[in-house]
Amino acid sequence: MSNPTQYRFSFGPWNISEGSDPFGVDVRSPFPHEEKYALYRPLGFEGVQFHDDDVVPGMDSLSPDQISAKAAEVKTILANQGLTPEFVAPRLWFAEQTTDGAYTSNSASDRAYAWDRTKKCIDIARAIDCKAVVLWLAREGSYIRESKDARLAYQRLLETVNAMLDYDKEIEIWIEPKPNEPTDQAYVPTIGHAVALSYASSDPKRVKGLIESAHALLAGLDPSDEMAFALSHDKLASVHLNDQNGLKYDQDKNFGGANLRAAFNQVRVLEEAGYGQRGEFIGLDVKAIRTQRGCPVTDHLKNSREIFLHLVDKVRSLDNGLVQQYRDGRDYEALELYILKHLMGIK
Ligand code: XLS
Ligand code: MG
Repeated sequence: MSNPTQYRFSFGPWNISEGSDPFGVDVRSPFPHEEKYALYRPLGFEGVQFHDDDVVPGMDSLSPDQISAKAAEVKTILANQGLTPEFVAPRLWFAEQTTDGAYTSNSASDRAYAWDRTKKCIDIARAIDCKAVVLWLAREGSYIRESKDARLAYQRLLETVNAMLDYDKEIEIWIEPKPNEPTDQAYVPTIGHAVALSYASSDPKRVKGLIESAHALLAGLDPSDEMAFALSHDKLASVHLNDQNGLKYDQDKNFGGANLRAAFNQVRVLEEAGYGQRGEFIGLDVKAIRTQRGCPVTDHLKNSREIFLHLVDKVRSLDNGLVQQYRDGRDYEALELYILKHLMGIK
Protein backbone atom coordinates (compact mmCIF):
# COMPACT_ATOMS: atom_id res chain seq x y z
CA MET A 1 0.00 0.00 0.00
CA SER A 2 1.33 3.42 -0.90
CA ASN A 3 1.21 6.21 1.64
CA PRO A 4 -2.04 8.13 1.89
CA THR A 5 -2.13 10.95 -0.64
CA GLN A 6 -1.25 14.34 0.78
CA TYR A 7 -3.61 16.41 -1.32
CA ARG A 8 -2.58 19.84 -2.52
CA PHE A 9 -5.06 22.43 -3.63
CA SER A 10 -5.35 25.15 -6.23
CA PHE A 11 -7.79 27.81 -7.38
CA GLY A 12 -7.78 30.76 -9.78
CA PRO A 13 -7.76 34.43 -8.82
CA TRP A 14 -11.19 34.76 -10.46
CA ASN A 15 -12.56 32.68 -7.57
CA ILE A 16 -11.95 35.41 -5.00
CA SER A 17 -14.81 37.88 -4.56
CA GLU A 18 -15.93 37.72 -8.22
CA GLY A 19 -19.10 36.04 -9.45
CA SER A 20 -21.71 38.49 -8.25
CA ASP A 21 -25.30 38.47 -9.45
CA PRO A 22 -25.58 39.79 -13.04
CA PHE A 23 -29.25 40.70 -12.35
CA GLY A 24 -28.88 42.49 -9.03
CA VAL A 25 -26.91 45.16 -7.27
CA ASP A 26 -23.27 44.44 -6.47
CA VAL A 27 -23.15 43.15 -2.92
CA ARG A 28 -19.36 42.93 -2.85
CA SER A 29 -16.58 44.88 -4.49
CA PRO A 30 -13.88 43.31 -6.60
CA PHE A 31 -10.67 42.65 -4.70
CA PRO A 32 -7.42 43.83 -6.31
CA HIS A 33 -5.86 41.03 -8.29
CA GLU A 34 -2.26 41.65 -7.13
CA GLU A 35 -3.32 41.31 -3.50
CA LYS A 36 -4.86 37.90 -4.01
CA TYR A 37 -1.63 35.89 -4.00
CA ALA A 38 -1.00 36.58 -0.32
CA LEU A 39 -4.32 34.92 0.53
CA TYR A 40 -3.55 31.49 -0.93
CA ARG A 41 -1.30 29.93 1.70
CA PRO A 42 -3.31 31.04 4.72
CA LEU A 43 -6.38 29.46 3.08
CA GLY A 44 -4.52 26.14 2.63
CA PHE A 45 -3.79 26.44 -1.10
CA GLU A 46 -0.45 26.29 -2.89
CA GLY A 47 -1.42 26.13 -6.57
CA VAL A 48 -2.53 29.05 -8.72
CA GLN A 49 -4.66 28.54 -11.82
CA PHE A 50 -4.20 31.32 -14.34
CA HIS A 51 -5.68 32.77 -17.44
CA ASP A 52 -2.98 34.35 -19.59
CA ASP A 53 -4.28 37.84 -18.83
CA ASP A 54 -4.42 37.12 -15.09
CA VAL A 55 -0.63 36.97 -15.41
CA VAL A 56 -0.32 39.80 -17.94
CA PRO A 57 -3.37 42.10 -17.87
CA GLY A 58 -4.02 43.90 -21.15
CA MET A 59 -1.60 41.58 -22.96
CA ASP A 60 -3.15 42.19 -26.40
CA SER A 61 -1.77 45.71 -26.46
CA LEU A 62 1.67 44.95 -25.00
CA SER A 63 4.95 44.25 -26.78
CA PRO A 64 6.72 40.88 -26.32
CA ASP A 65 9.24 42.59 -24.01
CA GLN A 66 6.51 44.13 -21.88
CA ILE A 67 4.80 40.73 -21.66
CA SER A 68 8.02 39.02 -20.52
CA ALA A 69 8.70 41.74 -17.95
CA LYS A 70 5.23 41.40 -16.42
CA ALA A 71 5.44 37.59 -16.42
CA ALA A 72 8.81 37.77 -14.66
CA GLU A 73 7.24 40.01 -12.01
CA VAL A 74 4.48 37.46 -11.36
CA LYS A 75 7.03 34.63 -11.24
CA THR A 76 8.82 36.47 -8.44
CA ILE A 77 5.59 37.11 -6.53
CA LEU A 78 4.73 33.40 -6.74
CA ALA A 79 8.17 32.39 -5.52
CA ASN A 80 7.96 34.86 -2.63
CA GLN A 81 4.57 33.51 -1.59
CA GLY A 82 5.63 29.83 -1.96
CA LEU A 83 3.08 29.25 -4.73
CA THR A 84 3.14 27.00 -7.81
CA PRO A 85 1.43 27.95 -11.07
CA GLU A 86 -0.74 24.99 -11.99
CA PHE A 87 -1.71 26.01 -15.52
CA VAL A 88 -2.25 28.97 -17.81
CA ALA A 89 -5.33 29.11 -20.05
CA PRO A 90 -5.70 31.42 -23.06
CA ARG A 91 -8.73 33.62 -22.39
CA LEU A 92 -10.32 33.37 -25.80
CA TRP A 93 -13.73 34.80 -25.07
CA PHE A 94 -13.56 38.52 -24.26
CA ALA A 95 -11.92 39.84 -27.42
CA GLU A 96 -14.03 41.08 -30.30
CA GLN A 97 -12.21 38.59 -32.55
CA THR A 98 -13.57 35.66 -30.52
CA THR A 99 -17.27 36.51 -30.74
CA ASP A 100 -17.98 33.72 -33.24
CA GLY A 101 -15.47 31.32 -31.68
CA ALA A 102 -11.69 31.37 -31.69
CA TYR A 103 -10.09 28.36 -33.37
CA THR A 104 -13.41 27.50 -35.04
CA SER A 105 -14.46 30.99 -36.08
CA ASN A 106 -15.60 31.32 -39.68
CA SER A 107 -13.26 34.29 -40.07
CA ALA A 108 -9.64 33.58 -41.03
CA SER A 109 -8.40 36.74 -39.33
CA ASP A 110 -10.21 35.84 -36.10
CA ARG A 111 -8.62 32.40 -36.20
CA ALA A 112 -5.23 34.04 -36.72
CA TYR A 113 -5.85 36.21 -33.63
CA ALA A 114 -6.70 33.06 -31.62
CA TRP A 115 -3.51 31.31 -32.71
CA ASP A 116 -1.37 34.35 -31.99
CA ARG A 117 -2.91 34.69 -28.53
CA THR A 118 -2.36 30.97 -27.90
CA LYS A 119 1.35 31.27 -28.69
CA LYS A 120 1.58 34.22 -26.32
CA CYS A 121 -0.21 32.18 -23.66
CA ILE A 122 2.30 29.33 -24.04
CA ASP A 123 5.17 31.84 -23.80
CA ILE A 124 3.64 33.30 -20.62
CA ALA A 125 3.22 29.82 -19.14
CA ARG A 126 6.88 29.03 -19.81
CA ALA A 127 7.98 32.38 -18.44
CA ILE A 128 6.40 31.58 -15.06
CA ASP A 129 7.77 28.00 -15.09
CA CYS A 130 4.52 26.30 -15.90
CA LYS A 131 4.21 23.51 -18.44
CA ALA A 132 0.45 23.09 -18.60
CA VAL A 133 -1.92 25.00 -20.82
CA VAL A 134 -5.65 24.52 -20.26
CA LEU A 135 -8.02 24.80 -23.16
CA TRP A 136 -11.47 25.70 -21.94
CA LEU A 137 -12.98 26.07 -25.40
CA ALA A 138 -15.52 28.65 -24.33
CA ARG A 139 -16.86 29.90 -27.64
CA GLU A 140 -16.02 26.89 -29.83
CA GLY A 141 -19.54 25.86 -30.65
CA SER A 142 -22.63 27.34 -32.15
CA TYR A 143 -25.91 29.03 -31.37
CA ILE A 144 -27.51 27.61 -34.48
CA ARG A 145 -26.15 24.46 -36.06
CA GLU A 146 -26.15 25.77 -39.62
CA SER A 147 -23.77 28.63 -38.73
CA LYS A 148 -20.65 26.46 -38.88
CA ASP A 149 -19.36 23.33 -40.54
CA ALA A 150 -19.00 21.20 -37.39
CA ARG A 151 -16.77 18.62 -39.06
CA LEU A 152 -14.39 21.34 -40.17
CA ALA A 153 -14.53 22.81 -36.66
CA TYR A 154 -13.34 19.50 -35.19
CA GLN A 155 -10.51 19.39 -37.72
CA ARG A 156 -9.52 22.92 -36.76
CA LEU A 157 -9.48 22.04 -33.08
CA LEU A 158 -7.23 19.06 -33.76
CA GLU A 159 -4.94 21.19 -35.96
CA THR A 160 -4.67 23.71 -33.14
CA VAL A 161 -3.77 21.04 -30.60
CA ASN A 162 -1.09 19.70 -32.95
CA ALA A 163 0.24 23.18 -33.68
CA MET A 164 0.54 23.85 -29.94
CA LEU A 165 2.40 20.57 -29.38
CA ASP A 166 4.71 21.53 -32.20
CA TYR A 167 5.22 25.13 -31.03
CA ASP A 168 6.52 23.97 -27.66
CA LYS A 169 7.89 20.46 -27.32
CA GLU A 170 7.42 20.27 -23.56
CA ILE A 171 4.04 21.72 -22.73
CA GLU A 172 1.03 19.61 -21.91
CA ILE A 173 -2.42 20.55 -23.10
CA TRP A 174 -5.28 19.91 -20.70
CA ILE A 175 -8.68 20.12 -22.37
CA GLU A 176 -11.54 21.22 -20.08
CA PRO A 177 -14.86 20.16 -21.58
CA LYS A 178 -18.12 22.01 -21.07
CA PRO A 179 -21.33 21.31 -23.01
CA ASN A 180 -22.86 24.79 -23.24
CA GLU A 181 -22.67 28.39 -22.00
CA PRO A 182 -21.65 30.67 -23.52
CA THR A 183 -22.59 28.76 -26.69
CA ASP A 184 -25.80 26.80 -27.11
CA GLN A 185 -23.84 23.66 -28.01
CA ALA A 186 -20.10 23.31 -27.55
CA TYR A 187 -17.90 21.17 -29.75
CA VAL A 188 -16.05 19.49 -26.88
CA PRO A 189 -18.84 18.80 -24.39
CA THR A 190 -17.51 15.77 -22.49
CA ILE A 191 -14.25 14.18 -21.40
CA GLY A 192 -14.81 11.51 -24.04
CA HIS A 193 -14.47 14.17 -26.73
CA ALA A 194 -11.29 15.48 -25.09
CA VAL A 195 -9.76 12.02 -24.83
CA ALA A 196 -10.59 11.32 -28.48
CA LEU A 197 -8.79 14.53 -29.45
CA SER A 198 -5.84 13.42 -27.36
CA TYR A 199 -5.53 10.06 -29.09
CA ALA A 200 -5.93 11.71 -32.51
CA SER A 201 -3.18 14.22 -31.76
CA SER A 202 0.46 14.02 -32.77
CA ASP A 203 1.60 13.39 -29.16
CA PRO A 204 -1.19 11.81 -27.09
CA LYS A 205 0.97 11.62 -23.95
CA ARG A 206 0.95 15.42 -23.76
CA VAL A 207 -2.79 15.91 -24.25
CA LYS A 208 -4.97 15.26 -21.21
CA GLY A 209 -8.20 16.39 -19.64
CA LEU A 210 -9.40 18.60 -16.81
CA ILE A 211 -12.83 17.75 -15.47
CA GLU A 212 -15.02 20.34 -13.79
CA SER A 213 -17.83 18.78 -11.76
CA ALA A 214 -20.42 21.39 -12.80
CA HIS A 215 -19.55 21.02 -16.47
CA ALA A 216 -20.15 17.26 -16.34
CA LEU A 217 -23.46 17.85 -14.57
CA LEU A 218 -24.48 20.38 -17.23
CA ALA A 219 -23.90 17.60 -19.79
CA GLY A 220 -26.29 15.41 -17.77
CA LEU A 221 -23.41 13.17 -16.73
CA ASP A 222 -22.07 12.01 -13.40
CA PRO A 223 -18.76 13.75 -12.61
CA SER A 224 -17.30 10.71 -10.84
CA ASP A 225 -17.92 8.52 -13.90
CA GLU A 226 -16.38 11.18 -16.15
CA MET A 227 -13.34 11.21 -13.86
CA ALA A 228 -13.19 7.42 -13.84
CA PHE A 229 -13.23 7.40 -17.65
CA ALA A 230 -10.30 9.82 -17.85
CA LEU A 231 -8.42 7.97 -15.10
CA SER A 232 -8.86 4.66 -16.87
CA HIS A 233 -7.02 6.20 -19.85
CA ASP A 234 -4.48 7.87 -17.53
CA LYS A 235 -5.64 11.21 -18.88
CA LEU A 236 -6.88 13.07 -15.82
CA ALA A 237 -4.45 15.96 -15.41
CA SER A 238 -6.60 18.06 -13.10
CA VAL A 239 -10.05 18.60 -11.69
CA HIS A 240 -12.20 21.61 -10.96
CA LEU A 241 -14.33 20.49 -8.08
CA ASN A 242 -17.52 22.41 -7.49
CA ASP A 243 -21.25 21.71 -7.67
CA GLN A 244 -24.30 22.47 -9.75
CA ASN A 245 -27.99 22.23 -8.96
CA GLY A 246 -29.44 20.78 -12.13
CA LEU A 247 -29.47 22.06 -15.68
CA LYS A 248 -29.31 25.82 -15.37
CA TYR A 249 -26.65 28.53 -15.55
CA ASP A 250 -23.11 27.49 -14.57
CA GLN A 251 -23.33 27.85 -10.81
CA ASP A 252 -19.83 26.95 -9.57
CA LYS A 253 -21.34 26.11 -6.19
CA ASN A 254 -19.36 24.96 -3.19
CA PHE A 255 -18.09 21.41 -3.55
CA GLY A 256 -20.82 19.12 -2.17
CA GLY A 257 -23.23 22.05 -1.81
CA ALA A 258 -25.89 20.56 -4.09
CA ASN A 259 -25.21 16.83 -3.90
CA LEU A 260 -23.00 15.58 -1.11
CA ARG A 261 -23.20 11.97 -2.23
CA ALA A 262 -22.04 12.86 -5.75
CA ALA A 263 -19.17 14.81 -4.18
CA PHE A 264 -18.30 11.77 -2.04
CA ASN A 265 -18.18 9.62 -5.15
CA GLN A 266 -15.83 12.04 -6.91
CA VAL A 267 -13.48 11.92 -3.94
CA ARG A 268 -13.80 8.13 -3.79
CA VAL A 269 -12.92 7.69 -7.46
CA LEU A 270 -9.95 10.06 -7.19
CA GLU A 271 -8.66 8.49 -3.99
CA GLU A 272 -9.06 4.90 -5.26
CA ALA A 273 -7.10 5.75 -8.42
CA GLY A 274 -4.25 7.35 -6.48
CA TYR A 275 -4.95 10.71 -8.08
CA GLY A 276 -2.64 13.29 -6.54
CA GLN A 277 0.23 10.86 -5.92
CA ARG A 278 2.10 12.32 -8.90
CA GLY A 279 1.56 15.87 -7.71
CA GLU A 280 -1.76 16.52 -9.45
CA PHE A 281 -3.70 19.29 -7.77
CA ILE A 282 -7.18 19.23 -6.34
CA GLY A 283 -8.35 22.29 -8.21
CA LEU A 284 -11.43 24.14 -7.07
CA ASP A 285 -13.44 26.37 -9.37
CA VAL A 286 -16.01 27.71 -6.93
CA LYS A 287 -17.68 31.11 -6.79
CA ALA A 288 -19.00 32.69 -3.63
CA ILE A 289 -22.76 32.59 -3.15
CA ARG A 290 -24.12 35.56 -5.07
CA THR A 291 -25.57 37.25 -1.98
CA GLN A 292 -22.39 36.92 0.10
CA ARG A 293 -20.96 40.22 1.37
CA GLY A 294 -17.41 40.98 2.45
CA CYS A 295 -14.02 41.86 1.07
CA PRO A 296 -12.18 39.73 0.16
CA VAL A 297 -14.70 36.91 -0.08
CA THR A 298 -12.90 33.60 0.37
CA ASP A 299 -14.94 31.38 2.73
CA HIS A 300 -16.30 29.33 -0.19
CA LEU A 301 -12.72 28.28 -1.03
CA LYS A 302 -11.80 27.39 2.54
CA ASN A 303 -15.09 25.56 3.06
CA SER A 304 -14.96 23.59 -0.19
CA ARG A 305 -11.45 22.44 0.68
CA GLU A 306 -12.63 21.46 4.15
CA ILE A 307 -15.55 19.47 2.73
CA PHE A 308 -13.16 17.70 0.33
CA LEU A 309 -10.94 16.67 3.25
CA HIS A 310 -13.92 15.46 5.33
CA LEU A 311 -14.99 13.40 2.34
CA VAL A 312 -11.48 11.94 2.09
CA ASP A 313 -11.99 10.75 5.68
CA LYS A 314 -15.33 9.28 4.69
CA VAL A 315 -13.71 7.43 1.79
CA ARG A 316 -10.86 6.16 3.95
CA SER A 317 -13.19 4.94 6.67
CA LEU A 318 -15.49 3.11 4.25
CA ASP A 319 -15.65 -0.61 4.99
CA ASN A 320 -14.53 -1.87 1.60
CA GLY A 321 -14.91 -5.49 2.72
CA LEU A 322 -18.55 -4.84 3.35
CA VAL A 323 -18.93 -3.00 0.05
CA GLN A 324 -17.41 -6.00 -1.72
CA GLN A 325 -19.73 -8.37 0.13
CA TYR A 326 -22.77 -6.38 -1.01
CA ARG A 327 -21.41 -6.25 -4.57
CA ASP A 328 -20.80 -10.01 -4.58
CA GLY A 329 -24.30 -10.69 -3.26
CA ARG A 330 -25.75 -8.07 -5.64
CA ASP A 331 -27.50 -6.60 -2.61
CA TYR A 332 -27.50 -3.00 -3.76
CA GLU A 333 -30.34 -2.04 -1.40
CA ALA A 334 -28.08 -2.92 1.51
CA LEU A 335 -25.16 -1.17 -0.16
CA GLU A 336 -27.14 2.02 -0.65
CA LEU A 337 -28.32 2.05 2.97
CA TYR A 338 -24.77 1.48 4.16
CA ILE A 339 -23.44 4.36 2.04
CA LEU A 340 -26.17 6.77 3.18
CA LYS A 341 -25.67 5.86 6.85
CA HIS A 342 -21.93 6.15 6.46
CA LEU A 343 -22.33 9.65 5.00
CA MET A 344 -24.64 10.60 7.87
CA GLY A 345 -22.24 9.18 10.45
CA ILE A 346 -24.73 6.55 11.63
CA LYS A 347 -23.35 3.12 12.58
C1 XLS B 1 -15.08 28.30 -16.95
C2 XLS B 1 -13.87 27.55 -16.84
C3 XLS B 1 -12.64 28.36 -16.51
C4 XLS B 1 -11.46 27.47 -16.77
C5 XLS B 1 -10.21 28.11 -17.17
O1 XLS B 1 -16.18 27.76 -16.72
O2 XLS B 1 -14.06 26.58 -15.86
O3 XLS B 1 -12.74 28.76 -15.20
O4 XLS B 1 -11.26 26.61 -15.70
O5 XLS B 1 -10.40 28.78 -18.35
MG1 MG C 1 -13.09 25.40 -14.63
